[in-house]
Amino acid sequence: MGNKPRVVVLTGAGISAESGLRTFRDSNGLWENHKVEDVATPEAYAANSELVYKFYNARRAQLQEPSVVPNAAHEALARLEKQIGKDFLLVTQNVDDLHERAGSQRMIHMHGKLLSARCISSGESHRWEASFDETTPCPCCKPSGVLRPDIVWFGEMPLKMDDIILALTKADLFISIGTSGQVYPAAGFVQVAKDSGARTVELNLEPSDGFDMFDESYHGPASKVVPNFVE
Ligand code: BJW
Repeated sequence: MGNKPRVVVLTGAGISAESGLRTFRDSNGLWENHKVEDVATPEAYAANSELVYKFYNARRAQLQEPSVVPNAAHEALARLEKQIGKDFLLVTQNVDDLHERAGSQRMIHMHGKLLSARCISSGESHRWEASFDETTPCPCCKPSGVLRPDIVWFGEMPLKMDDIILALTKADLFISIGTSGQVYPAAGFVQVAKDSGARTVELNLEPSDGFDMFDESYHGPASKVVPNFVE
């Protein structure tokens, strides 16, 4: 790679697949026969908060298994950030903490975090504790507030969109990794970057939905294609 371009990287579930976390839209993408669209909505939470908590508790348990650790792709992105410095931004759709564990710092969790809970009254985020359930009053405004998963569900606005769009419009290079390109607004980031003159690159196991929008595509497992591309 050239010297210090302004880089925005978008990651999706595919980057964590080789760490042992399931992606959403492959043959293993169902959770107890529920599609993610059936449990990751405000309507699902209103109708059955216990079921939604069960879904996220299962995901948290999986994330905390000792075998689930960052892989070579997470590590390569942490090294890239060190190399580039302040002109690097990692935007992840993932709610796991594998990028942080690999050492990434300049990052945005646009769909929230598994290991965090949000007060439905104040909107404040709190570190997740194992004792939390759908009846737990929040520490910030008890007894009125209740804690919900700190996750952006379908129909909700992803986080820090203004910061993301600004970085995309200034980027020289946009790299999309391990995402199917089926969920908006993230699926539209390539267009924003391209319209602003960035070189756009896809690194994914297979061509994503919008792969023809990218200037270059490299297909294969993230643990191979990401280190190969960034180093
Ligand atoms: C590998 C690999 C390996 C495998 N190496 N690669 C029509 C109807 C209703 C709604 C809409 C509609 N059209 C658009 C919408 C809006 C909706 C949306 O996009 N829906 C689509 C399903 C159609 N979007 C929203 O509602 C968003 N909010 C919104 O739009 O607000 C309004 C707004 C207006 C204006 C500006 C901005 C916003 C919110 C979306 C929230 C998404 N939430 C979820 C679940 C919560 C998190 C959780 O519980 O974990 O986030 S959905 C789920 O999908 C999760 C993911 O972050 C997201 C993306 O999935 P991802 O990461 O791409 O995973 P997969 O499984 O799809 O793909 C994995 C890829 O990896 C595959 O390509 C594999 O090949 C590859 N892979 N192994 C490399 N080893």
